[in-house]
Amino acid sequence: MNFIDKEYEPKEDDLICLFRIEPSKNYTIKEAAANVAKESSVGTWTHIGTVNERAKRIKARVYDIDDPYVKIAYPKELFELSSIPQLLSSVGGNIFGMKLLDSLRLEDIRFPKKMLEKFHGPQVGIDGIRNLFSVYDRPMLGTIVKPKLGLGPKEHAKVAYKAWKGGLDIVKDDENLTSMSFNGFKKRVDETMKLKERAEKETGEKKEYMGNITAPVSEMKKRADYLIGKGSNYVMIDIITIGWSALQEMREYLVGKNVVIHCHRAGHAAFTRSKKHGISMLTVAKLTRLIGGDQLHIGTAGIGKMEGDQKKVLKIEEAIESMDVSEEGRRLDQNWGNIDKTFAVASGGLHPGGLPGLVDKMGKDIIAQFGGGCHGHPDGTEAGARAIRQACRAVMNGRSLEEASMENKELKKALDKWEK
Ligand code: RUB
Ligand code: CA
Repeated sequence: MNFIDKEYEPKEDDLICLFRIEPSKNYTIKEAAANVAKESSVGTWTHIGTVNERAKRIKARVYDIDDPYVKIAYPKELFELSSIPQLLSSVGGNIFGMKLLDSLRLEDIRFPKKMLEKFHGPQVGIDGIRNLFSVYDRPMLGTIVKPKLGLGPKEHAKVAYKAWKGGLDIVKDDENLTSMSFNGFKKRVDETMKLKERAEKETGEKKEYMGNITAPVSEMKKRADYLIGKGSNYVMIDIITIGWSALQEMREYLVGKNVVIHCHRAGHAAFTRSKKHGISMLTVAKLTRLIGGDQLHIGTAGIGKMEGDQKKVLKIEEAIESMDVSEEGRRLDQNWGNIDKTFAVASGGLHPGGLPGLVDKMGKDIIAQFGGGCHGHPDGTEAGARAIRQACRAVMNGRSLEEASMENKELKKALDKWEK
């Protein structure tokens, strides 16, 4: 079987993958590409006598080689169209371990229309989230309760309350805070939701709490129910550590419940970070949108503490916030059809001084989260939240932070600590 067909015109119903391939010595890029197409579709390492007509028809085809980048078209029959695990067992599977490759990276993926129809996508999406808060003209502002681990339920709730009171919209648990011996999930939700109501009454603003339900699936369902029962519109999930199957299952479980799924990506960098090997964050983001993550951490475009430069982060932002992306250089096209948009979350090492740059790079349609950059304020959490809200107001009014800090003492103190 020949797996290279440069004349092949990809069909609307093909799944397309863009790979970066480095062959090991003794192999050409063409041989390496053919082997990737073979192993990820119907073939094996040697000639076999069992190949039938169907296998020949549905094999993958390499149709474009721009060394080291290779585009491969996969007929939809190769996939169980409603299963991300099966998809990744093909295009994210054995191929990553083949000896004839030095490295392999799945850079981008395009889902066929028939596949989009099998998924729900985000349930609330960007517009729904904006409606929930009635905030349309600025980034959504949030914090992660810090320290990551250590606080008890009452202390946790108190920190959350101060952040809301100071002007933030959203408070979230950290990625590794689930149900601890010193901070049980239910007790934390009880205490935090109580103070959320109080903050709403006192500020006249809508506030939300993103409780981290990350756990084995059966437990996650119970925790989601518990949050919903307490009136929360949010659940937060560590989507990489729970796995794709679990995320699919949770999205299915939440059908019709109008709950926002906040997707934390802790662990993604284990396979997204190398420029040569692994699966790109862009691919992770597209899979998350397809399944139905409403909010997803995508990085801070170079402003905060995590890797991920502007170009890379903006490409991801466009992929989750547009309905139609055209093919361009090393980017595949994608029409999202029935699948709503996912809200981009910028988080990790942010403080008020970073907001102008962040909005300049990523736009106002972001959820900006500040952990240390809120609770590390010299006057504490509430002052930190005020400083963030003041910085946001200044940015949206086109004023410099320096100018705004003259009449906003919390912002001034924050800038003195973090900008000097
Ligand atoms: C942020 C934090 C989050 C990171 C993860 O805290 O702990 O887990 O956002 O990174 P802080 P990413 O604001 O104190 O840095 O968003 O890149 O996945
Ligand atoms: Ca955005």
